[in-house]
Amino acid sequence: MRTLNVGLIGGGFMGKAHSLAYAALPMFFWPAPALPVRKILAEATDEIAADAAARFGFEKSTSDWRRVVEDPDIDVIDIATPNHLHAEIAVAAAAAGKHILCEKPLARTGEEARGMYEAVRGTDLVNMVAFNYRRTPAVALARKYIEEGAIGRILNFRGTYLQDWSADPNAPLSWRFQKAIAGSGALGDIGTHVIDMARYLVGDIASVNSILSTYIPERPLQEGGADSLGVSRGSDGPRGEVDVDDEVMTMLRFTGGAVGSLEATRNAHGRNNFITFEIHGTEGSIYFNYERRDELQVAFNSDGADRRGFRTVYTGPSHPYGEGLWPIPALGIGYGETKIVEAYDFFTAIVEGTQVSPNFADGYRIALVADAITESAGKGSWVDVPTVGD
Ligand code: NAI
Ligand code: SOE
Repeated sequence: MRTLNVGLIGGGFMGKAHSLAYAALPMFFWPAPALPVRKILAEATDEIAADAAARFGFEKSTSDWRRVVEDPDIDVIDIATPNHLHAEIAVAAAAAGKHILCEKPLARTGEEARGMYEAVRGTDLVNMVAFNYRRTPAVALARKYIEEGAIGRILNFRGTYLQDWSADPNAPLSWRFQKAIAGSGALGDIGTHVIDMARYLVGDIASVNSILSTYIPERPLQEGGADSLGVSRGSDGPRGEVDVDDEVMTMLRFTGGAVGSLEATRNAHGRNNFITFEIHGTEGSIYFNYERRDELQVAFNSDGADRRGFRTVYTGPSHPYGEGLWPIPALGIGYGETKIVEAYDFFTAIVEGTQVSPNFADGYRIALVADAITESAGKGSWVDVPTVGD
């Protein structure tokens, strides 16, 4: 069986999720498209790199990501660093002829994302952005219903991504609250996941009318390191400015004529990873809530008058990716499974010489939507999303 050598850059939360996916890929999908070999892991320092490599099963470690990109033995570069490093690493990786899996958001701005898209455009390099939630079987099932015409022409998309880990004003000023590193706040961090699903399920977004709000203007300083995702390290020290949004709300107009809305915040007490969408069509509706991710709620115009309302479909072996996952519906899809499926699709594309979605072209278009949301919030009016040719 073919092997592909992986160089992973960044050994935090996503380093863990991707490493788990590489180890688990052949256990779920067999025969595997290829066996991922966890070859080398780069981190910010030699010590963190060695520790992460030992934990995540990599053969070698380094504190210099350029060594990984330049290593002729490496086939795949996996970018799992904070956002400000995505572009530089991806452009270098493309120049070195590597396939690239890059964490979301692709970049801090549309301009930065364009450079990444152009670096892979016209090459045979498989490039993927790790918007993994669309790989939840119930989300892929929603797309199947839509493609089959089960809910007719789409009229409306309502998406939310609500968390509460940053609601504590003493949660540290990690990289996610710094524009220079993250690009934006809730918008880029979690709003882009919803934009990805909106595009996946409904289509391209033509224009937006948006509000961005910042509720906690300063937070305790944090010295480098992985994001503790809200775990307070004490509130006595000096504080620094938060220069990103805590909440994004936007109306959407899709190029196909549907309308929609998106709300995302990390300050919603009681909400943890509350990713939802409700889609209304001329013939029915679909509702999904990631906190109940084995389930898809569906309702159809053709349901009898005495059967009106949503009913639950539990995902399992008959649904997208089901054959590789668990043998009985509703056994429990987890976050890890979405990353295993993502790795499966990525490695399949490499072996079959095809492309995968969402790729850097999609990541670029999503970054342009995020830019339009920022511009609209500043102007207080509708802003068109620039169109990009293929
Ligand atoms: P994290 O803060 O947990 O880990 C980032 C790691 O990158 C840290 O360990 C840090 O030391 C390391 N790093 C910093 N500079 C480096 C350098 N020069 N070379 C090598 N490593 C370096 O962050 P997390 O949560 O893992 O996020 C990483 C990326 O993944 C971000 O782009 C984020 O938006 C994305 N993400 C995506 C998720 C998804 O659901 N698809 C979930 C969480 C994060
Ligand atoms: C924090 O909001 C975070 O880790 C995001 O960065 C991820 O993209 C999301 O999947 C989970 O929450």
